[in-house]
Amino acid sequence: MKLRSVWLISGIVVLVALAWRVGSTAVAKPLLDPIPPANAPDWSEPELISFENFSAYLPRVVTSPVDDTVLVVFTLQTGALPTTTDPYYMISRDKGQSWATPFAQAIYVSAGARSLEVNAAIGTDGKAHAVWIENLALVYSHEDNWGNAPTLISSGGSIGATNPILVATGSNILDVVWSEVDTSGSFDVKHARSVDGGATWNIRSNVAATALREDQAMLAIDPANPNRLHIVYESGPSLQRSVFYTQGTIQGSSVSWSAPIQLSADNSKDQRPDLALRGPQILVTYTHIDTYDGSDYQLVFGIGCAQNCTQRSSWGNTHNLSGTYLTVNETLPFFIMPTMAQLFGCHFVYYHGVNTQLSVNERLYGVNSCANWHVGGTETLTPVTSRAINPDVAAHADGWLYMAYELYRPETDKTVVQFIRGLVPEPGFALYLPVIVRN
Ligand SMILES: [Ca+2]
Ligand SMILES: [Ca+2]
Repeated sequence: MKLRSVWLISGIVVLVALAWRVGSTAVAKPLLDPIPPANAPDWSEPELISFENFSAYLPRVVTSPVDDTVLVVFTLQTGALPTTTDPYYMISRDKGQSWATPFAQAIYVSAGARSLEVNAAIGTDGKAHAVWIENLALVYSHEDNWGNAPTLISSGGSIGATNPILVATGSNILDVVWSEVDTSGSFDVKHARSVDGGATWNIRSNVAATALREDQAMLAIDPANPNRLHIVYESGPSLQRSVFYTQGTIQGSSVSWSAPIQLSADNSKDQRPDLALRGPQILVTYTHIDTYDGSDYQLVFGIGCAQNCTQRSSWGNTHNLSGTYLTVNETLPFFIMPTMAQLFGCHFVYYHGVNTQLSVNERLYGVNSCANWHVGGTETLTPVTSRAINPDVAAHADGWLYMAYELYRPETDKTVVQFIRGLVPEPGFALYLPVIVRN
């Protein structure tokens, strides 16, 4: 028998065997990826913007309010030990079409010190600013200083600072929120403002400092109203957290905080909030955990407010935005981490998760308000074959949406940062009004 015939016959035997196996299993027909919404962005091919041979984590993407700059920052692991990390950045001056050379650069190199959780913002002078956790302390560095030692904002309380978020307003105002264990003996959310472009951080206060753990704060400021701070955070004992909102008003060098209002249910498992402003409207998204048939599943929930948002009665009901039950494969991260950007009055929310009927990997999914969330379709951004997590999105007002995320590569056992961008179609007049905001 010729070799080719042997292959052919073996192939037929294998095919018959496979057909029999498929025919004998209970789930014979594989489910398809969900249908995307009609106004989904036209995403580009993913581009590697961290290094092939080093792992990189927690990318954050920000846009310039005055030009075409897109900045991505991330934590790069430069050695074998997980503590050998430094903050890095990649910058594009043309909306993510091309990237400045040379390749990704360090914001700061501290060989012996663990550097984590870099976050960034760009002011109306076009200058970029970064904060991160440096050896447990919260530090800051202006773009013109990158490469040199940063400035200390907080030494980090008794066990270290965590989860800093930076917002730039105008050319000189910088606000940072973060959490650390200080006055209450448990994690508290703290705020600091610089009014001199990051040189000094003299306006400081506690945003939330009860005996419970307050953490994962997100901050938004309307550039037209720079002395009004909008903050959401999670609070509660153990995993029984709820999402809270508070508003800060800055007068001179002091901040007064409105009584925090609880947006999600008592003793729920609601965490990882994000928020977006649109005039007086606020939209908050977060991870909600639902127990079904003895197992925990995750959903993206949302809640909105049109005005008088310091009153709980001004907020609508909570809504299931993502629709489908999701899980995660590993404990880092444990949550599906929704991230939100706004374009043409539509809120685009992206998150990772495992749809156990479709994949064993975390994939990136997206829904948006103008397609009535999952009702109008769900985007699937990454293939079934790879683990993609921790997306972060930002936008330019003319319709460009940008995303950076982590991709695990089994062939190198490294996690790298990928970048994609997509143009969102400009909506027509017949569009849905964004749902869930109560008027
Ligand atoms: Ca370091
Ligand atoms: Ca606390």
